Amino acid sequence: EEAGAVPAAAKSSWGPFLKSIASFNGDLASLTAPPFILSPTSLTEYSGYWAEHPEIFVAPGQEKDPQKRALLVLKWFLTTLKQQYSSRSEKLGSEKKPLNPFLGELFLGKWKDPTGEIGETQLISEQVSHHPPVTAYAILNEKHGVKLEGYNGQKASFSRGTISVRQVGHAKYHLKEFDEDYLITLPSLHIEGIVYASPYVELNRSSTIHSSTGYVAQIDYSGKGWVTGKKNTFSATLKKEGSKDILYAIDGQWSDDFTIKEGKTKKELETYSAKTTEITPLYIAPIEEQDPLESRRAWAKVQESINTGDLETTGTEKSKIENEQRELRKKEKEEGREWERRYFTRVMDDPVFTRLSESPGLAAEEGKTDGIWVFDEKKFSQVAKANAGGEATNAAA
Ligand code: CLR
Repeated sequence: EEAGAVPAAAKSSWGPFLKSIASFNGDLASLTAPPFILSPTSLTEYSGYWAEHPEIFVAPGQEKDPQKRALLVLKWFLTTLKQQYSSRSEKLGSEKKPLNPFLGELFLGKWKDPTGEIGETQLISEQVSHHPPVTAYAILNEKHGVKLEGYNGQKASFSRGTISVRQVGHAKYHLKEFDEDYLITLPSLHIEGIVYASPYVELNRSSTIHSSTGYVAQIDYSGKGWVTGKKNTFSATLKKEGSKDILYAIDGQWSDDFTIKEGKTKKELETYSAKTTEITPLYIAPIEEQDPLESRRAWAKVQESINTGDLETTGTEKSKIENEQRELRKKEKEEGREWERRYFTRVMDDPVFTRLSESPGLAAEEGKTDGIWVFDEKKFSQVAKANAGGEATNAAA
């Protein structure tokens, strides 16, 4: 059915592509996809999906009851899934292949708040590794004392007509007021619709949220023709660690409606509609005000040529960036130093991660591959100070 959506010229490039992924080596960046499946958006932008509903993101910061707080964190996580995994298909007609960020690439922005009740929410996303690709991010809301930080890499494989992707990394949600942490593991996914040349994401298996207050959320994912026959289906529970009692159960579709029920009484507390809840667009500075490392500035020419379908320019502009990067790495090697990440630092031991990942049943060990990327408050305030200084000089001049 879906095949009809793809233009004939595009379809002819799909056969060879299918053949090429049969021998796929697991490195998503190395996939040479046909032009019509290329997205002009860099993967550093995907970090923004975590907070496109700022009011839901900060809600736990105001809740005095720890159990309800844990529920609000779970609810927020569930409301991010539509943005993370199906918004591109909906907007563009199918999933697309994002631009592979260069080391040090930044994507910065904020969700403004005209009401004054939510306060400003700030996004910092940085490509901390290129080989293999790893994106780190922090999302901060000072007014409500909420901080999310995490990092994300992917391990992929191809079999039986689908690309399966395991996410490497985790996210940590922190509430300042309660000195509380939540460790979030990331779901596995696979790409459906590949044979029809209209790929889209489906989630599988499960993911968890462990809190420092002893609450455990588990979310089980299933797709079409599995449990309910509906796509993007999930079933989640919130329990106290070590207890079998279900405090809350949430069921439904993460891209559509889901209902929160009380565990014991099965009383319906809320039905959330992912389709009708509007997102708040991220504010990004105009390109001329951006740092040269900021995604939209660095990729501007590539993005423009992808949008106009100018393959030749796409190729030459991409090569320019790749060659520049190669030169930088060469120089660093010669000088015996490493690229300085602007906002993040690699640690071998993160106390929050260690504490919460030791909870039974949590398979977050993989997050430790090559160390853990943490948001570096010291670097962050240094950059903020430098920027403030810069602005003052500009104003004076
Ligand atoms: C990135 C981190 C986000 C969640 C997320 C959503 C979709 C994933 C993406 C991550 C990584 C890149 C991804 C994408 C879906 C398709 C795309 C796996 C995990 C690959 C590179 C595209 C392959 C090309 C096909 C369309 C043929 O928080």
